Amino acid sequence: MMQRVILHVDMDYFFAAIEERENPELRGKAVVVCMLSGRNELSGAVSACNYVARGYGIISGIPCSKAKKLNPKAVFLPVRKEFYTSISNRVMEILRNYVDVREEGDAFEQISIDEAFLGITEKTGGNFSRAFEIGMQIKNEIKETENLTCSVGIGPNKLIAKMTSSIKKPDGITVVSPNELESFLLPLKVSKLWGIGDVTAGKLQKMGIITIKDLAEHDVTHLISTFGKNRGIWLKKAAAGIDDSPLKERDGSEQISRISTLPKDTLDIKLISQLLNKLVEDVICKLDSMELSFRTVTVMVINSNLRMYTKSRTLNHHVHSKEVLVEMAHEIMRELLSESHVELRRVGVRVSSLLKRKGQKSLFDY
Ligand code: TTP
Ligand code: MG
Ligand code: MG
Repeated sequence: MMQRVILHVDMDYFFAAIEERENPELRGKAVVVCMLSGRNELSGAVSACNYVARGYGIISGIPCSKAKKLNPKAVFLPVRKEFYTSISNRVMEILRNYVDVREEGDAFEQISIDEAFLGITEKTGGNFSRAFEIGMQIKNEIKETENLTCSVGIGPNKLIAKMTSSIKKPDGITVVSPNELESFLLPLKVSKLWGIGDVTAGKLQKMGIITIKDLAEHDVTHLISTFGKNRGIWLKKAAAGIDDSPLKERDGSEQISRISTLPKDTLDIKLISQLLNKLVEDVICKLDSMELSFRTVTVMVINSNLRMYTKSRTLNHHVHSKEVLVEMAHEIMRELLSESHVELRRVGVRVSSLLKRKGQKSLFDY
């Protein structure tokens, strides 16, 4: 069996980074994004802050009033959740382009507004140097298209990839291959293990278990008697860096999409159609390999001002015909173009409301 390779991406100081990008005057200043309760000024908690603010001891979760005391000169901004979500969706679209085309199971899992796992086993042939290159490509594309940085972790499973992405932050990339697993994991405190919170860490400490090495060497039956069967076994396995959990698309987000940059910013329908055809081809290829049919088609365009527009169409039946997808995608694109006066930079296609083909007929057979 091929060595599994999982890549984890976490955007750097995400909400604060977006605010910095939107207002370059903020660069170099301490930026604090606050969830304001609305009762009075600075009555809420810190949602995100940039690394300058962190230098003053400001972190997510502390009261904004405390952040103000730590650095009175910091810039305090209110959370704009919808706006950040739209940027998050764009980043996720970019990331989806890098994952394996698989026969079965998911190769993408978004776990929060700024984080996702990517399955790249087949893409890399199980090779971690190749995975590093893909990680660099991802970082470059996000920097170029969104002007944001992220940190990447690569490992043999989700557990290790997740723990690895935070080693070099911000703007870092770290690989932990199977033969580096023990030297990476064993010296760490158990609280660093993804999935161990303060309560478990406290219980473990009382048992004399401080490092992951202590945990790995601990008798599993003792762990089971303290934490129960499932949790006990999980702890023992996690300490050894073992995690077989699959990637899972979020419910309701089953979709296949491809997005790409045009050779130049343009409104030329020929250039745009060429790229659209290529994207449709890729989407169909993936649909076929997964034996899926679709009902909804979405076309996305990002213009030279980096604004994204999307338009969708939903059919009455599930289909998997390439002709139908081509026709729908071009029709939606023509509508988007008729509404756009700004040249396009990137173009994307997504199919969703997916269904396993069970020998059902394509639209043309009706
Ligand atoms: P994180 O990825 O935990 O943090 P971050 O991206 O701000 O910083 P880092 O460089 O360390 O990754 O969270 C992502 C976003 O989620 C964050 O920008 C704001 C939001 N968030 C909250 O609103 N409240 C919180 O307590 C945390 C931790 C995050
Ligand atoms: Mg982050
Ligand atoms: Mg995060």
